[in-house]
Amino acid sequence: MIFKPVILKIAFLLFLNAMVFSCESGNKNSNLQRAKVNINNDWQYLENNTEHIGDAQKETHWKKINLPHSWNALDATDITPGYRRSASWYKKDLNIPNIISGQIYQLYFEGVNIESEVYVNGEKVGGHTGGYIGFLVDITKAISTGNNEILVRVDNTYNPEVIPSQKSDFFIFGGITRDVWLETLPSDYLSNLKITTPKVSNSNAEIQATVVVNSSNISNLKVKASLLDADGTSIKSSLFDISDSMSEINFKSIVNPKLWDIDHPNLYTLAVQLVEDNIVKDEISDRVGFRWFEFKDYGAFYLNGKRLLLRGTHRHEEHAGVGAAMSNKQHRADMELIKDMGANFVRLAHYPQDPEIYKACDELGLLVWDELPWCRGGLGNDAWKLNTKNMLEEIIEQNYNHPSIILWSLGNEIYWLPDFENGDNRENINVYLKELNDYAHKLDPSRKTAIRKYYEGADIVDVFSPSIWSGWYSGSYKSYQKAIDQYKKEYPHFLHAEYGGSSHLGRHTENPITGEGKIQSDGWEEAIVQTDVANIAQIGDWSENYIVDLFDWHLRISENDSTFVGNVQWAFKDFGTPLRPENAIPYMNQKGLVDRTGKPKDAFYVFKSYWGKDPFAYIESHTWTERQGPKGKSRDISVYSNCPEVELFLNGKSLGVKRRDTKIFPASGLNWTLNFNEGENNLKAIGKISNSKEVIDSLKINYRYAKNEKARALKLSYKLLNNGNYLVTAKAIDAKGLRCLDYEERVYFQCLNGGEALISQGTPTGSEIIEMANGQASIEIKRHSKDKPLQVMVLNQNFKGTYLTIN
Ligand code: ADA
Repeated sequence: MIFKPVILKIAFLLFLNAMVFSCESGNKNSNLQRAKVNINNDWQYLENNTEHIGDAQKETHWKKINLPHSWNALDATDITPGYRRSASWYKKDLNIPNIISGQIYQLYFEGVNIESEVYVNGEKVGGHTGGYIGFLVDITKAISTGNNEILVRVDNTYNPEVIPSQKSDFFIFGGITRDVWLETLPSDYLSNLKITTPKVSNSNAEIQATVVVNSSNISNLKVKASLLDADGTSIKSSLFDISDSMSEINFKSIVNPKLWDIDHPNLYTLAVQLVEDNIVKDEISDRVGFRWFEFKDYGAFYLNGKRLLLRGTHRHEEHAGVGAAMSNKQHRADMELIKDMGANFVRLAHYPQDPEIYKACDELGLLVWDELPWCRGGLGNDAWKLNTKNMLEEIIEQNYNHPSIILWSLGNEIYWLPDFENGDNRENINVYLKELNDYAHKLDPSRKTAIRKYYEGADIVDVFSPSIWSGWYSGSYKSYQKAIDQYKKEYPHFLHAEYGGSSHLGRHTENPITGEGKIQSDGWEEAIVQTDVANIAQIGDWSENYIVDLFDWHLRISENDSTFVGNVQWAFKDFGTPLRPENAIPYMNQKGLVDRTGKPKDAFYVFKSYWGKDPFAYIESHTWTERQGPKGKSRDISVYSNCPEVELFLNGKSLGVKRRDTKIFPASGLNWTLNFNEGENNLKAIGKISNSKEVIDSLKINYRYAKNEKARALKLSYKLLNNGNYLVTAKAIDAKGLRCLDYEERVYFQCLNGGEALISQGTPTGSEIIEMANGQASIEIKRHSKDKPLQVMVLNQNFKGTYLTIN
């Protein structure tokens, strides 16, 4: 009998209910077979690094938590240098009222950072070396009817034998940072379903899959496999033999398959049953996407026979307030926003990510570069080599069936900043890299391997990205075409990963520094010691305006180059890093297109204007509403939009219609020169989609002719937010009370009484230390009680303290 997914889903939910019911309430269900139940809730956490389970068990100061959890959720991005790199314990009482003999019980951890030991009822049952990837622990022998004490020791202590290197530009968050499941399996069960699609064309496709059969007696067993379409209709079904605990499934001539691509991510389901005389003993399934791809030699990338420009960005797995311990909702939201912006490719930097991410990429139509976390640190000792190779195997084995994945990356800047003596020796690195590359191909001949910024290994892998940071770490963005032209000739499969630069939300300037005359315009390679070369990263002001221009220039080039594989912007979202204490938001890498909560900066709209499907118009900039300039001085206004035509109005008067042309810089020609009135100005942009449809964006700008003088004081004001918190804003003002638009110094917020500041969020309104943006900075404050006044202070070296009381 073949289940349709809908029925399957209902059956699974019923099963799940039965399982939860039986686990939590003691109901007996003797038919219990395969089930998977999430056990994220009701854990306890002990911040104690003891190695002895007995010591942990004696402790009474456990804190109630739910998973996912990281003890570095806030301490990584607080203002104190360093973050807790140590061990902690997690505990859960798992009630299993009815243990069915012969059944297998296991825990599935989606990812525990970065080393772990798992105990059940005091007995060590498993563990894992390396975070960012899932692992199973068989607990069958250790459990008993009733309550079972699960204890997990989790350790993110500095350990150079476990990748990634701590010299990487991101935090290695400690904790059980992903979901945990209790799985039960029948005594005869299926595992390791690996699906390939060796032949795919528009008219025909073939499936080859293998599944492991776990049984002590296979004599009467068969495997029944069925291919279901998106509606759950079976389009192929067959019985297959088992030999050597393995069954090979093969469906030839799947006629007119609905292909998986970025616009139509069509998915099928391969459902596999273990049967004995028509009795289903176990069933597993996974999804299949039919697609093929090619990196043409010295040419473009092709998906399903059609040229596709890879429009990419990078994702780090972390978020304000929770660090790496993101909920599935937050994971999904990241990917939906990336898709909404119009990207079709995402590099998972610099480690494999939550299962929710691959699921989202399969469903949304995002191609994936999946990465082994060999990030910096060079080559390590034998233990390091073993751990690293194991991890590559685990990544490929676990993520194998996702049609979205096209590349297995072996690492990033692997030679750099060695953690072991002689670890940067290129000959030794190449021997090991070749070993990894061959292994990746052996495990998965259907995909390509890749690496970024390790030139000596460019010939070893299939796809290579050199380092090009035109206009940021080196040179001018205007040299981008030159850079890609050079590498197009040099590397047969060249994909450009990482470009961009930092921007501080709300910082704007009438004249962004371009570095012209100050920097060597032709450079593009990131210098190892940044202070050795003049570059915008060092001399620039991190304004949103500059970064908008940089991206606009890059996109104009890539969108108009017919032989380019594509590029991958660094990085989608601002993220925490131990390497950048001095940044405008301390410990934040601010190269994101959105802030650490996912709020778009201007640069997001530049990308959306080139790539996005839903019509929109965005006047640059909604975070630049206070401007200044002498009377008579004209200003340029850009509108980022994907509409074919946009008309701009100033104070009700049309400034004309402009046609969008991606060959024109900036803003694809949607750029107007105008003169603001002194005081309030109203801008309106109307994007025309067709004769009847349009999109509108409006913006109020306060413009003044008077230039502010030197800052004389900080002034505080507040507004009540929808969530009941207060947004307290500090403004630097001159002697006349004018806001000092050029004031960019750091300010320090403190809530003195009546509430608490939402600090350590790594966001523009959630950092107690932050650089001003155009003479302004804000902090969100939570009030404890309406009966007591709230007192907030802001200060820095120049101004010794300004106080605000909210009664
Ligand atoms: C490197 C590195 C990234 C990131 C980036 C940056 O290229 O690969 O991890 O840190 O630099 O922001 O400078």
